[in-house]
Order: sequence, then C-alpha cells, then structure tokens
Amino acid sequence: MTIRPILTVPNPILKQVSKPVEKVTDETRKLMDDMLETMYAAPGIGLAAIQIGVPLNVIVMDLARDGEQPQVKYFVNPEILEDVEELNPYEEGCLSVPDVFDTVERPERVKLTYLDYNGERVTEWCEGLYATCIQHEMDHLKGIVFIDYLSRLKRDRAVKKVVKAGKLKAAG
Ligand code: K1U
Ligand code: ZN
Repeated sequence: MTIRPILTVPNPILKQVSKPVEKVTDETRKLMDDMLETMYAAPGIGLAAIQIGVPLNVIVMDLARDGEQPQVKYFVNPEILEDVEELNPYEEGCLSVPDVFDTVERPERVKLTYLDYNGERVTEWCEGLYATCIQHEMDHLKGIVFIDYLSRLKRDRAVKKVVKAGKLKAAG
C-alpha cells in the first residue's frame, strides 16, 4: 500500500467532477487500499479519490475512535436515494483544507446505495456522523469542498491560510 500526496485548495483538480467506475477490479481495490493508507496517515476519517488526484467515484471511510476496532468502509459509485428534511449541523474539517473547521448543515439521515470492496451492492440508511461524512465525501466527487458552503469572506480566508501554510512548509 502506498501513501499518496493529498491535494489541497486551491488546486483546480479538486473542482473536477469524478466519473463512475465501470467494474470493481483489483486495480480499484489497489486504489482503495492506497486511499485507506493515505487517510490513516493524514489522519482523517474519510477520503475521496479526487483528493489524491484520481477522478473516480471512490470513497473510503473509518469512523472508529481511538482504541475502537476499525470500521473500514469502501464506497464505489455511491448514490443518495432519499434524505430527510431534518438538518444536522456539524463542525467539519477536510484534509484538502488543513486546519480549517466550520459548521455545515446537512440532512441528518440519508439512504445510500453503493458497491463495496468486492463489488457487491449495498443499500442502507446512514445517520449522524456517518451521514455527514458520506455527504461531505460525495461532494468531493462533484468537485465541491465544504468551504464552498461558507461565506465568500470565510472561503477566501481559508484558502489564503492553506496557501500560506504550504509556502511556510516548502521553505522549511
Ligand atoms: O478530507 C476529507 O474529506 C476527510 C475529512 C472527513 C470529514 C470530517 C468531518 C466531517 C465531515 C467529513 C476528515 O477526515 S477531516 C479530519 C478529521 O475529521 C479527523 C481527524 C482525526 C481524528 C478525528 C477526525
Ligand atoms: Zn474533504
């Protein structure tokens, strides 16, 4: 498994709309393995393929807390079939916008369908952090980053912060 670099804003690749996977193959599984390793190394609780520059509808997630058994989930071609009106506010973060956190409101429950690691169809309702995280990751597949829901002022500040941090890191 390989840890791959995570793209950060304002990289235009993050705005790309990802494409469906035609068939879950060993190549797809290698991508998911690398994504999981990259997500754990960051560390994060979710990752979309476009965040490592691969424009495919693939997501990995592990919502287990420290000390809990891993709860790894793989999503290929996820689709939301239904949602509810109730909104759940959550202070989100994003590995593509490091050290920026802000509140986004999303439907509290969503009915999701996707293919798993073995290409098997799964359809289930998700709620709480699972619902928040899958909606955040599915936004990445549409080229949307959570700061796109904030005011222009907050978004611009967030991008400037990330760019400045990147320059400081590069200067050592
Ligand atoms: O960049 C990403 O898409 C991953 C992102 C997922 C996410 C977090 C919070 C709300 C919605 C979606 C992250 O993983 S940010 C890092 C993070 O939340 C975290 C990191 C270490 C421990 C616990 C949480
Ligand atoms: Zn994100």
